[in-house]
Amino acid sequence: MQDRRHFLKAAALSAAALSLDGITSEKAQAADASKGKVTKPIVVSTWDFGRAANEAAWDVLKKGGRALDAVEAGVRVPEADPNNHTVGYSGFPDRDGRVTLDACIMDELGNCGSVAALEHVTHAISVARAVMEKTPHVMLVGDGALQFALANGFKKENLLTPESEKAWREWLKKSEYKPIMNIENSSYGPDKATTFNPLKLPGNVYNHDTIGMVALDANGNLSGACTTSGMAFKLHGRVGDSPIIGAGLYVDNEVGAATSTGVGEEVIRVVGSFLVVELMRQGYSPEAACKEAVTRIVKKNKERAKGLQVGFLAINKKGEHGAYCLQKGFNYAVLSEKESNVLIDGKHYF
Ligand code: SD4
Repeated sequence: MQDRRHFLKAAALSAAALSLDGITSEKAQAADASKGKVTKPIVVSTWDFGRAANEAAWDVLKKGGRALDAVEAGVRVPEADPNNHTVGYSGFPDRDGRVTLDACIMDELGNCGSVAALEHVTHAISVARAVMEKTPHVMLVGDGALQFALANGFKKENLLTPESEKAWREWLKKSEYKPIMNIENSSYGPDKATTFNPLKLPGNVYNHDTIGMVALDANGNLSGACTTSGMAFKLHGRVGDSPIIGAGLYVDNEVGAATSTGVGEEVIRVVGSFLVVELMRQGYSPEAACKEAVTRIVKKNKERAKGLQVGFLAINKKGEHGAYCLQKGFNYAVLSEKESNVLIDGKHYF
């Protein structure tokens, strides 16, 4: 009995400690809510190249457009960027030299669509949206996804650019399968943060990665999109978190939306984006929710987590945003009437 009382007290104390950030922020949110303050529209996205994506999303949002259209338009920007080697066209290939894309999209009604291991189509996000809108399914993979895309008017292209092919051939010399930390952040050059520089180019030429974007529109509706070529030089057939609803992206129009970047295997293990949204439902602020999801990853295996990067990014129904990551180096871009596409460094666990 004594033990049980002790346990209950300890559990209550640790629950209070865990949610302290959330509660503090909850008070701030309550104060804002009493003043009727909601920041909308607003769009946030991962990494510095999220700024260009945010601009495209803003073109939709500022006219009163739907968050779903905004996030699709936004992430199509890095998908088409030949200098971005981890999203869409010119993405780094897998270890067999094949560029395979993962993407998903989710709207305010809980509709969602996804493609994994899609080849030969730049705008994987638009194929994911077509899966959502034109099929009774959520997810199509590989050849099936390609056949569906071609049948729906998408053009077959070669996504492997000479630069990405050169990087792959360089990688083949050693064939070391190592996640490259902060490959996404253009200020983290390979000399500073990695031991492998496949293109032997300055960091800002090749250091870009997955884009996750979540937005709240003028009508107060949320949507999100996530698209990537996945981990560079991955095993053929490997799928990360980015196309998995609940892992790489989750939207609940009552609560908020979250997305992730980094080593997808870690995100899948904790069903990260769903976890972040559920924590916000319990009253955590976006940042506190992202921090708790990162902490779960650390709890699973601290030694492994020390060598990896994962970042979560979230917004809630009030248009508040926050992020948290394992290591220094993750940043995100915010665009609203209050914040003019500012880049914010994610707080980090280690
Ligand atoms: C993946 N999460 O395929 C993606 C990669 C990524 O920043 O986001 N890198 O695991």
